[in-house]
Amino acid sequence: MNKKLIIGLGRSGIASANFLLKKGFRIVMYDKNAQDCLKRRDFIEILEKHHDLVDGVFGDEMPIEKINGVDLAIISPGIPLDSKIPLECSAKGIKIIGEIELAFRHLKAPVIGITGTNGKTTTTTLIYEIFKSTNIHAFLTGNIGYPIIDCVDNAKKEDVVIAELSSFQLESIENFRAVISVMLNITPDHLDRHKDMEQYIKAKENIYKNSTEDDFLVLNADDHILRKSAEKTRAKVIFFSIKETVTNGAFLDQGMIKVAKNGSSIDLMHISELKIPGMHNVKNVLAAAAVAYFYGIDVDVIKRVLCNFQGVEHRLEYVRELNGVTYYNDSKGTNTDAGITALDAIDGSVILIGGGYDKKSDFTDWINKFEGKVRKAYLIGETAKKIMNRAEELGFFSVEICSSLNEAVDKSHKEAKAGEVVLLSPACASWDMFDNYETRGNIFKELVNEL
Ligand code: UMA
Repeated sequence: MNKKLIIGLGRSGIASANFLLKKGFRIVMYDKNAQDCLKRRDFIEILEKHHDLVDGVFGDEMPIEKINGVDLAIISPGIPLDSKIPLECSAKGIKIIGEIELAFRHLKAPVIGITGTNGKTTTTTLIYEIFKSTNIHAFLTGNIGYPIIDCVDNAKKEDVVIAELSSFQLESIENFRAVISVMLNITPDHLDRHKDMEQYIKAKENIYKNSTEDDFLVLNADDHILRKSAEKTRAKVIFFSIKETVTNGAFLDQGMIKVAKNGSSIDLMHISELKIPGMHNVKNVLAAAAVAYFYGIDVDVIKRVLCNFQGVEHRLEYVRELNGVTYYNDSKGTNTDAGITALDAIDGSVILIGGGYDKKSDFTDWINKFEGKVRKAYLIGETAKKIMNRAEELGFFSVEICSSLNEAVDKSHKEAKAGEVVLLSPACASWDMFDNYETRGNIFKELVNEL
């Protein structure tokens, strides 16, 4: 039997390896940090259980002969297709797919896929919560933290897989198809990886690449880039909008959230009934409502779930109040658009903790939001200096660089006055200092709770 190559041994890679090993395939594994992987318990378990099928674990010194006999490579989302090992595979004619594609090839259940620059996690969770309240068995998967491949063995054809999909994951699909695809919004992000906005949009548009006339594409009618997809897809298009009435989909009308089919609309709920703050969340709610309504879910169920939903971890998450100061964790705010959204959603004066991994973002629009809202910004990570320089160029001088999150929390605590908000909303990914945004958010919460 031909070998498979696993490129990257994080969550996606380990889940793919386990899946293929259970099917009896021989595998060879690569990770730039192979030595660290070998120390991990999930990894040791694989090697113990399947040592006869594992043809080696390698870092960058992987001998090229090791990929002889490989007929398929599974690439992790965080690894660029134009890096060394994928390029070597391509040169040898080895097909490269991502974990999403691998899962799709074996999945019996239909997929609802959600993408966009921001709001993916909230919308995916909302849709999942709605389905969970019906008798349809739903799985919550994808970029949200759970590889889709892990639910392949359990998902039956009458179930639904609800998957958050990133541009990285969509870049490496081939036949993947969602019965409902959702595109929430698109603003610059991950430009270090996708090189320019055009390529980033192209990766996102892959979500409906294989859609058929039987499928649906849910689009944000207020996003001028996404609107164009209505002309490009074979799927039936459903819109959501906070600005205009839509014939099919969901829209906002004087504070009332409405769902519509063939021009006939039903009142769902008033936005004042939502527990999650901000207009960005109204948009997420509209998208989720449109999906559920067109899937045929009872409007009373949709309404009940939307009214009770309290939000997701690391997304403008309330942490605690101390001496009249409220602490929020928005570690999932990994780009400037998310940073702006968080600042817009908060009333009153903010002590901001920002900065992190350098994705080559332009911070201008985010910094322009500081005046009159952010009283002091503490900056951490790779981008700290870049953000500080840009802030000073733009005339915002209340910035200070900290060498750790610990120091930033400590200084924010000392600086904040009663009535103010301390907000971790980095506008940057976490990968320079932490494994992921969850770790960053969890550490922030621990530090805040220790104050
Ligand atoms: N690695 C290399 N070479 C590289 C880069 C990484 O060998 O050039 C190795 C690392 O040493 C590590 C492994 O690859 O061992 C990590 O792979 P990965 O970065 O693809 O991470 P996974 O653990 O597989 O997690 C991925 C997603 N991560 C990324 O896209 C960066 C997770 O999304 C997702 O939850 C998970 O699959 C399950 O689907 C996280 C994320 O940050 C939340 N996503 C980005 C975002 O939301 O902005 C796109």
